[in-house]
Amino acid sequence: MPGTRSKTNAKVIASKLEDATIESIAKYIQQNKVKNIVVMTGAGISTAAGIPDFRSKNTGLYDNLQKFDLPYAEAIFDIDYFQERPEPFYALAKELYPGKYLPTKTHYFIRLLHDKNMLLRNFTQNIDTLERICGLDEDRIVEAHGSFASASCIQCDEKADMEEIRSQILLSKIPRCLACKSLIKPDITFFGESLPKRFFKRLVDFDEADLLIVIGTSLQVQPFAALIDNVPEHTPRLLINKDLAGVHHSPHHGFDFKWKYGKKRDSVYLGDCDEGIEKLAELLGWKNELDRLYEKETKKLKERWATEKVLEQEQEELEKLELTEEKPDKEIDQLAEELEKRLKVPSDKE
Ligand code: CNA
Repeated sequence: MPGTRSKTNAKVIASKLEDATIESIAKYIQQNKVKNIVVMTGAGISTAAGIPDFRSKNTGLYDNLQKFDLPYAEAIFDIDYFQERPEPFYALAKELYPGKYLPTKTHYFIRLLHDKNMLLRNFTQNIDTLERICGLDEDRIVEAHGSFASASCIQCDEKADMEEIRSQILLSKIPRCLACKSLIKPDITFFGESLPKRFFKRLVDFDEADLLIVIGTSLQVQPFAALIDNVPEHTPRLLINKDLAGVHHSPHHGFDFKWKYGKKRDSVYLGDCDEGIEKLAELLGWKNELDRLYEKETKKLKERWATEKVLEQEQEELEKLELTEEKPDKEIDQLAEELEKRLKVPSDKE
């Protein structure tokens, strides 16, 4: 298991890559004692699990929210809008609730870095908790935009019982605070809310990074996006994404994949992130290890969830009988059904 870490050797390495490719990054990892890798991730690493991202054309959430009759797409994550009309968010929460989506190869690659004591931190924008589910220690993760792992009252901040919240969301009910009756919201950072304290506390990690890997993000959300510039100026940076992201054309801001500014440290793999990760694993000689980890953990999760599902169905039936007066919110049910059809999100993973 990962132990205590010493200071990065990034400044000492002052590495220049051979070229701006993933092969170059693999060589850099092999030839240097890389041990403080910071990985920044976004919604693109979870699309293969069946969870839509925000901005991909046609398949992204923002192109599929018409049924919610929102004033603008982002309203579904706007705290003021949520207070007036929480139903759309809860319909989405019901669809995306953790427990049926399995971590991807990319998640397990990050886990492998962790197991090899090379991962300093995974800063994720994702709220789906797949990092936790794939077995990363909580301590290695910074959920920059919060997650479904906890929930609290939007008025009095009282922490909610997660089992209770989960079952209410899955039964299409709007959870309310036991203390003050206000709305309960999963601790996901909405537009208009500040980021979790842990995000700011762990910014120091970037100073220690001897490699930055950025995967599956359009790098359009601040302050997260700007963090790519927080690593030491010679620390190599790799982007793995379907499209270019974070290129700002100035010496001190953004990626410089054309090496215009002489630092020779940025590289890019354009394409599917699981494919990019498999390629990197292969170059590092870790491919079999990654495949084995992925298969073993996926099998374990499927078995565990199948058992839990049977127990939950029994519990839900009981609750439905007991709570005949407290009916599910019809609007949430209808919206969730519509969304599921549009996104073709699997209702259960085989
Ligand atoms: P985004 O803006 O939707 O960008 C996603 C990026 O990933 C785009 O550049 C895509 O081209 C790329 N992409 C999509 N699929 C793949 C793939 N298979 N391989 C490689 N690249 C791919 O999402 P960001 O994460 O950049 O934006 C930050 C938002 C998204 C955060 O506030 C999140 O909370 C929010 N979000 C999270 C989830 C989740 O938790 N899974 C889902 C949807 C949105």
